[in-house]
Amino acid sequence: MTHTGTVLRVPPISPQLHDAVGERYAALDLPAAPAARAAFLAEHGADIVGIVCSNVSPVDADLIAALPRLGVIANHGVGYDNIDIPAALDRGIAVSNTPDVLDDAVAETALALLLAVRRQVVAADRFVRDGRWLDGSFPLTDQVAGSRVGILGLGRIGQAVATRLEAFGCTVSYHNRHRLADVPYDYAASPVELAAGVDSLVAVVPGGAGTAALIDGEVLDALGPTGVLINIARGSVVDEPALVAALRDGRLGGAGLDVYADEPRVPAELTTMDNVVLLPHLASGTHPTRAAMRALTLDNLASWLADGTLRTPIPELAQ
Ligand code: NAP
Ligand code: 8YV
Repeated sequence: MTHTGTVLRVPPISPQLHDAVGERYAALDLPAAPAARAAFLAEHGADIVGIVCSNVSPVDADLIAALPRLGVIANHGVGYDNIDIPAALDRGIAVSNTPDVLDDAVAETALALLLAVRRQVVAADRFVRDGRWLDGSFPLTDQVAGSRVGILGLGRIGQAVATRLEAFGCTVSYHNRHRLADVPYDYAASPVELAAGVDSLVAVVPGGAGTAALIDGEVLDALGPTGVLINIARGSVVDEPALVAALRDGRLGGAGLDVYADEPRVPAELTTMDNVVLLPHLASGTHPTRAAMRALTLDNLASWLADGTLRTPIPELAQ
């Protein structure tokens, strides 16, 4: 069945994706201000058949309810915790994401953060720029090679991280809710058990209620004063105040973060710590990866409008 109607762009989305949607379809942008949004939805809500959004564009039940003809939500990103999935499924709305095409870029970001924290790359760069090398050598550091790394969320991206870690001679272990039969890595039955047995912990589980504060104070204490946390998942996966306190009190050795609880705001205390490396949610932010994500987002939208099918439906639709 062919669908016709207007596509709603829910900000923020990249300028390239914004323009590509506008070139292909009748498209409108959802206003951010509440009063303007209410007036917009009253005027245009009944025309909207599709949404294009990114992982930071909230598509909540109220928005879905205001769009009586909405049939598809094409999410630019593999994580879709920004979308009220039960509300969408209750309405029979198709939801797509962008899995696989970003695995390499995100996995190398995890390695970049792990190397930067363990080898203190950012602090060493500042050491040279500040002229302090003239006064003596930079202190010895830890290293990634040969270390024990735990992966919390050994899925598509987690396995891409594990493959890279093997090349560094690391010992990899993991925790999922379900043990995998065909991987050469030790399984830990809980996040605490995983953290207690590794030097560094890489978080790459989905966001949302099911993983909220999955990494809490107990997990951080199990990782310990020489342990390092790498978070490339979602900020919500970590108890952020507990993380800040553990780093401040020396109960955690360091952290490399790409995601935060309240992006783009970052706890000020983290910005003063030399054993913390901070990235602005850029793990998939490379030219080829974002081009592939954009193409897949557009393919999903075009496919649904043409015949009601999706290239990459979210797993909940397959159940
Ligand atoms: P995926 O293939 O679905 O892998 C997710 C893994 O997490 C699965 O192995 C799953 O195994 C495990 N998991 C889910 N819930 C869990 C829980 N409560 N406890 C323990 N393990 C759990 O997804 P992916 O493609 O690797 O992407 C993972 C996430 O990375 C995304 O959802 C997104 O939030 C994040 N991400 C971030 C960026 C960035 O820019 N920083 C970019 C891309 C993705 P079980 O089902 O067996 O538990
Ligand atoms: C973002 C991500 O989607 O894919 C995900 O889940 O977190 C990132 O790739 C990206 O920042 C564009 O929205």
